[in-house]
Amino acid sequence: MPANYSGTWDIVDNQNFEAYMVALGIDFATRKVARMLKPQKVFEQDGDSFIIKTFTTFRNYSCSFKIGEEFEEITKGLDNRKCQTTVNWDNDKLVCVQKGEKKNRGWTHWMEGDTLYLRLKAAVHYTVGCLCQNIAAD
Ligand code: VL7
Repeated sequence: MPANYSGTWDIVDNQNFEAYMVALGIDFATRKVARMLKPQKVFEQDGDSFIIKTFTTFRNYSCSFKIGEEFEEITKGLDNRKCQTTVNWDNDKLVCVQKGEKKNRGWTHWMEGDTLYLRLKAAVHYTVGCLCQNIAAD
């Protein structure tokens, strides 16, 4: 049985978000607003099927996928790029590869105790780690 990420998660800490946004070419005005945000993640998981919703007061983003099945992702409201995206299990980690214009792009989620982590990657040098707290797991 794979890990179960279902629940609502509040980001409590993040590092290097600014660098990640610069790597994606997000303009200064948008970065200024975005770096103040405290996103909330809602995971809906049924085995290998996922919907990950990211909510903020500024913009929302949603992504649906099945493990191992490549799909076309348009990062609408983010950097608005098209990626060929695949998410796979690496033991209990969720590892996403976003093939497209930006090299080495993707993200990884993992859990340690009650904490959900996210690392976003858009180039070799730019990563962001978000520490999240599950506030509504059942
Ligand atoms: C990525 C946004 C910065 C543009 C607006 C900020 C809006 C969020 O990739 C993500 O989640 C994955 C893994 O959980 C599943 O889709 C969300 C959020 C980072 C990158 C780009 C700034 C403009 C913040 C809606």
